[in-house]
Amino acid sequence: MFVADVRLPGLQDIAFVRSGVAHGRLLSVNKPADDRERVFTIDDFDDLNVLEAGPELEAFRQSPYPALASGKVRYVGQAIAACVATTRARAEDLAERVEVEIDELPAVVDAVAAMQPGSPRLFENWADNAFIARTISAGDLNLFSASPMRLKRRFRMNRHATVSLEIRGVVAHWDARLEELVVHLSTQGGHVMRLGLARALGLPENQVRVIAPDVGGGFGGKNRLLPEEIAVCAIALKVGHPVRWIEDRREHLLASVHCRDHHYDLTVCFEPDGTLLGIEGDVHIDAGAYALWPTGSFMEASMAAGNLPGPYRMKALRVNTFTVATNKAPMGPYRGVARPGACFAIERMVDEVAQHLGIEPYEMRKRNLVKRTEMPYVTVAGLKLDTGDYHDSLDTAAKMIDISAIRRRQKERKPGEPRVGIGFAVYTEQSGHGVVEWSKRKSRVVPGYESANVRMLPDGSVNISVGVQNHGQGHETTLAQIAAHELGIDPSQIRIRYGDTATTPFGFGTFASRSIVFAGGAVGVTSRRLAEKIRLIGAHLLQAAPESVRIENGAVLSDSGSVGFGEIARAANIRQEMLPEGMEPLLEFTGTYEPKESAGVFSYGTHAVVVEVDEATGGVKILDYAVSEDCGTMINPMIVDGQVQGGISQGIGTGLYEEIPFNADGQPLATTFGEYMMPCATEIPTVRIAHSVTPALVTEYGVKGVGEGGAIAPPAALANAVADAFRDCKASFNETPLTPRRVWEAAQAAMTRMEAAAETRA
Ligand code: MCN
Repeated sequence: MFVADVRLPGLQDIAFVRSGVAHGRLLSVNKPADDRERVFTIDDFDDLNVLEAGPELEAFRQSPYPALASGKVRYVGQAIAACVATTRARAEDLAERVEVEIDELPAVVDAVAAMQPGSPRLFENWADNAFIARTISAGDLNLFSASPMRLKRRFRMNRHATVSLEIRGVVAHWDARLEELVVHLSTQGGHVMRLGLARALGLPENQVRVIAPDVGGGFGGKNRLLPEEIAVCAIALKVGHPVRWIEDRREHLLASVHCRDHHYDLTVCFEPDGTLLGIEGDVHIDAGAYALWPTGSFMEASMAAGNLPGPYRMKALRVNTFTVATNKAPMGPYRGVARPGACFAIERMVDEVAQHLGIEPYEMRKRNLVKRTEMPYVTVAGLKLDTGDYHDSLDTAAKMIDISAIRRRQKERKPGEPRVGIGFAVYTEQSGHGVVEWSKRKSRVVPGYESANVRMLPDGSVNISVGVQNHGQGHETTLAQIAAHELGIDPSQIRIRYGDTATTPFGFGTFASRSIVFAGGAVGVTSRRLAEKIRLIGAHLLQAAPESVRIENGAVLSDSGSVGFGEIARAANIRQEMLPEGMEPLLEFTGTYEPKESAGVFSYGTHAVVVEVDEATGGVKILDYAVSEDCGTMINPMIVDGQVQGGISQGIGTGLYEEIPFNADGQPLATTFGEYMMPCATEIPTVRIAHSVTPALVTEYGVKGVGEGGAIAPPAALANAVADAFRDCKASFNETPLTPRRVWEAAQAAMTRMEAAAETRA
């Protein structure tokens, strides 16, 4: 039951008129004379508020993003007008008859060039194109001048889309009886979206109800409020009948949330034996034209810089970060947020240094990884790596993949045969971070807790409502498992409810691999309170002392007898006279949970991949993929495996296939699946996964999050494997995706260099 499946009487469809140019002044929008009242522009709404977005930092420049373009357009695909008709096809026909006049301006398409003096600017009142520019430095900065050895490299992780299976969708109508706007929205967090919608529309929050039915994936992209979503709601308030907009795939690739787009210019300092000392340089994040509500893409730059030391001991860090506005669709979070880019940069750098020094990349990592005995270890960037054994993780992955067999194959390779290579990437995944971390980031919304309402009905069955939003993670299963564990009943007796602001307690939604820590914790502690009340009622009914009874298999047991939950629940709900004196009726608790420490708990792992590269075409084939991972206590190992495999599939997309390039005019060159390469079943290997379990010390049950980790390491591991296949000619593969063209060009350049060097020697 997705948003597109919602049927309401009188429902009509919306199609948007979108900008065909990347940057320009909007001179006029002419509605067809015979259908003016079915076409809406920003001038039709004088009561809409433009939301402030991004961190609450004075240095962060505001980029007012109206529901429909006003004054200027700043990317190809920006919505200019909305057309309403009885079907989507008719709405699209109407959209074609709307005439838009735009005075085109030069487009800003390269984040690094955008910071050069003289670059055209997106916002006239900004001094340059940076949303924010900051330098992050820590540790012994003298090391940068004193270091005996250094290596400079440039890395790029190019822009792509979030590509969830279900794309965006909104169905909105005014419920005249309840006097509220009902919004069916494909979102990762209905409660937070309600805050934004109510503010944008100027309605009190109790007159906005957000319902997220089944949500077919989000991957971060559905954790931002888009102007189209506000526009649809604003139109619903005007037209008096339900309206809907279901994004199509082209709109998704063109104008939905984009991601990645990191540019690194880095220098790493090290000792002759490979000991890493520090890393410095510039990081440019191409954030697109606007900051999306609530927090924009501001996390990318600081997280990318903060994660550059990765799981390694380093003593110094100095990174100039630039979050840059360009004439592209706005960027948002995508599985892994910033860390796939940082992991790509540091893990490639480790291999580059290893190659420079002639050390086996695996050895290089062993020399620098934080040791188990050093935990908790505070990295030079200030991240507290809480628990784990990174060396063991690397060893396990190395054993699974067999380095020496690959080295043998490489030695025995005959000219003309495909090359093989092996690549490693070690990553950490901060999860379960709360107040401390989000306040440090100056987030507009501080997701410091989650809530749960746990209710036992008169027949003993249990309903649990939570504020997180399952959108593929299997929360119905894992949260029910936790409650079942606390209540001593079977998970099948428990229903998990989410996705409706009218029936669930406030919560922040599902992102940042936080649900197992926060919602799992909230369900756990609240169920425990319920279990305690059940126990007290059970003891009373058994006429036994409370301390002498226990809960087992849906009943309270004393030495002399037992009473089932059904009977206890009946007493609590409909037979109040049977309760202990003074006890309140009902079996219902609402509770919140935050971990004892809220700087986050770090899952981690090692990816090891073997690839075959065709020298003639640059084509890369994955031969083997092994992972050793640790996310603390696993609630459901099968779901954990699914999360790892899913994340890796997307990481392979980032590493080898997915990209939205732009031409010099800011025109996106991949707007259909004809040009945008999604990895499909045939490109995704079966991943072999090994688990180790190092429980977190500060969360319920010792859990850590796992939802993003799979997506962090693949681009790095794949690029390292491709580089390893060309280790004899020292080729560098430092830009994703590693398309056949990029691989072929980098390999050719390296081979030409090698031949020229051989000739010189001869
Ligand atoms: N889990 C577990 N034991 C652990 C850790 C997690 O059993 N030690 C289970 C959890 O109970 C949950 C699942 O694994 O069912 C993921 O938990 P968690 O790591 O807390 O992540 P969230 O539930 O908060 O999900 C968010 C995360 C993120 S940030 C992205 S992006 C992502 C991801 O989840 N998007 C997804 N996985 C996705 N999976 C699908 N199918 N669709 C998406 O859009």
